[in-house]
Amino acid sequence: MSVDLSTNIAGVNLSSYLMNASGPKCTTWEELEVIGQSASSAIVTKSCTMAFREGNPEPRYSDLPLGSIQSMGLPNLGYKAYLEMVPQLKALGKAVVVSISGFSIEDNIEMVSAFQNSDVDLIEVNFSCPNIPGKAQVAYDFEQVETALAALTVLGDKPIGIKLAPYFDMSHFIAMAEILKKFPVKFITCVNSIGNTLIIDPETESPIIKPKGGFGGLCGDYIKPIGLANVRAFRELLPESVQIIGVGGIKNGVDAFEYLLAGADAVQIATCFEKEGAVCFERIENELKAFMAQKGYTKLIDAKGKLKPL
Ligand code: RRO
Repeated sequence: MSVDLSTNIAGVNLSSYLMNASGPKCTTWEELEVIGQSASSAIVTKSCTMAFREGNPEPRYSDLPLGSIQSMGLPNLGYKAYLEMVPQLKALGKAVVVSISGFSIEDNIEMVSAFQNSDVDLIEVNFSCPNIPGKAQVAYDFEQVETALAALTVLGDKPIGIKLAPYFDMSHFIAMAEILKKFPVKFITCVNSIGNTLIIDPETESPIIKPKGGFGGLCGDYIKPIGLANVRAFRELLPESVQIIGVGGIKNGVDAFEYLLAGADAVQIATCFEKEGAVCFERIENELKAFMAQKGYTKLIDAKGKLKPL
């Protein structure tokens, strides 16, 4: 039985359900080219800022048995470099998603405006980087989210989405959904890493990463139940016009299928891509197809959002 994993986000056709997440191995042209040549259905860039950033001091990434912890600190080439790269990225034949992560509304207005006038397919505004010393995550400040969306959603016709932090309380899902409904936000990507977690090495008696006293974003298997709950909660609270890209702990076809049941329209892969490399996209795609075929499903819509009540 053949299974069709093609999907569409905000009018942009994607050949499969899986793409890379803004995060690992998507900062330089060389890294983005590798994604372009893989089975990822889109090329998502590392979040960019107004200027080039080296990022936080090393060690800033560590593998963990069930995922990773990192505090990269937004290392990126600066938005103009990605803007210039857009024609070459498009030439790789896939949807191009730019992630932007300014330090102020003014930064984000300048960057969104610039990409509105480019050939990128989708703009993902990152409201949830947890790793900049002294900077709060916008996604946890509902007033700021509302002000930012009012300014960013009037800058052009290209679809805009936002990358959200994980939420842990029903009142926060409801408050955020109410804000999103006021603006033409076409998609949300949830979740970013769980910010400000601490892993301690009892032998050295130190944290295992250096920035922020060892506090960093937790990723991978640890956060899959949180990602699933965020996708599910927002799917139930938002109208169909807001699509959902799921991310958090997807490392095999069954994980991707669980996000499909929760209601995700597409999914992104971060930690597994970091650990396994670009071959993960084809492997997970094949596993998802095989699992769906076993169940008699031939397309995403057969299972999308169809989590069964117990
Ligand atoms: O670069 C980072 O430290 C980073 C970013 Br921008 C983000 O959005 N999420 C994350 O876990 N790390």
